[in-house]
Amino acid sequence: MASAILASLLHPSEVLALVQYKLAPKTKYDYSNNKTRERLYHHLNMTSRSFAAVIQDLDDELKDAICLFYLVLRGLDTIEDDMTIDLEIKLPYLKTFHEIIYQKGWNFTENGPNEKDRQLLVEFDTVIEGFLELKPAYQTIIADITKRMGNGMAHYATAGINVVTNADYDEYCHYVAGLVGLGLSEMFTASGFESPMVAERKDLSNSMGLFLQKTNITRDFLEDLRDNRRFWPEEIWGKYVDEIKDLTEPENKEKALQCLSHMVVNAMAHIRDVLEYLSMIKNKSCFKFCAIPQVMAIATLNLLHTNYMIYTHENVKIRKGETVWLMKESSNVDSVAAIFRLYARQINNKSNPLDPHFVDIGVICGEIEQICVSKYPGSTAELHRLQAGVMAGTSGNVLTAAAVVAGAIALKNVIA
Ligand code: D61
Ligand code: MG
Repeated sequence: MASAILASLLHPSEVLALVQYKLAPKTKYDYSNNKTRERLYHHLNMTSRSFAAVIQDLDDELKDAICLFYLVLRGLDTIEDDMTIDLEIKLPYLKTFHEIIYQKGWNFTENGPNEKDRQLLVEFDTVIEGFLELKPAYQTIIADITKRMGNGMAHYATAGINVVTNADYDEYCHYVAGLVGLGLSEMFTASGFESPMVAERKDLSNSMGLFLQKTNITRDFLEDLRDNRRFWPEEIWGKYVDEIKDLTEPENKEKALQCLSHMVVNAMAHIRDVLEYLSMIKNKSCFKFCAIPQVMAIATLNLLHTNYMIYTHENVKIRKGETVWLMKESSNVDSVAAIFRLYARQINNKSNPLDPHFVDIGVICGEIEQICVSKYPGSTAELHRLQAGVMAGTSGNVLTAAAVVAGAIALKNVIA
């Protein structure tokens, strides 16, 4: 907490959000009356930093079903991600995982010792137990998505098959993230919280996943390269270097930055759909659950844009204070549209006029602005309110001594 405040010291609205978050009455979820549920939410909190909070804030009707949807797919992904498992062993598990989730007592101990979520699979019998207690309608949706995702992962894990074209990139992201969007939309509709339209718009549901996954893939370039995973499409990186690893060579810095802005433009193309999807979501807890990951993604893209660090450091992440601020401000579609406008402007302001994608980025940012002004007119007032908050404690763009002192006092009180 103290280090989070320190990192946000030059951003007074984040210090405020952090302090409010810290002081908020702990509505700690109590699962102690049910041993299985306690273990399941323990696994959720262990395996996800970003999704655990939004899942636990869902209404009761959907909370357990979506928690188990997450845990089942995280289990599958933990087999996909492990590069120490031989392919002839890995592929059958990926392809049959949708059947494994019906086998009471099944566990998996073959992950390498350093695989981050290996414990989830070691205790996977708990996940299966929870899955089998869900309403059949939710079980069917989860099993169907697991089958399709597992087969897609198996296809791309197969030796000699790679992400080459931009269509491959969209297809791979569809399997691992777009399908999650489809399944969630079906669950929202099945619960009766959302209209049948939400499940029907598979194109928009897919884009919800693609925007998140492409942002992660862009951010995690170095980590994936180190672990021998290649998700940036050759159709993009091949325009700048001969071999993907050359992007990290200091003499290719300018090309690497051009390639990065190409990846950023490619991800931003989904924002139009994301805004349209969010405008369909009526239930308040579903809305926050959907919106928070998306605003974190655009904040992350803003951090990545023109940032050479992604080629030199493995942990480029937005500040904790920024995350907490975004969670606090994402409660309705006007505020979310305002957040998208705020970050689109920052992204555009950072663009390099000499970059080949300067105009493309300007066009997309202008489009976001125009969509928001016409469809969410309330976002203009929200934007002014957010900007007033962001500029709080500044005078002529310079942070005042008073604001820094206020932040330092907050810091001292937390340490004390
Ligand atoms: C609304 C709200 C949340 C949404 C959504 C719409 C649409 C799609 C998604 C969430 C999925 C977004 C995935 C983006 C993060 N990427 C990963 O976690 C990668 O693994 C992909 C395969 C497993 C997907 C598991 C998942 C994730 C989020 C969920 C969910 C299932 C179920 C319900 C709610 C949210 C990535 O994992 C890295 C890692 O191991 O940490 C990878 O391997 O590429
Ligand atoms: Mg994976």
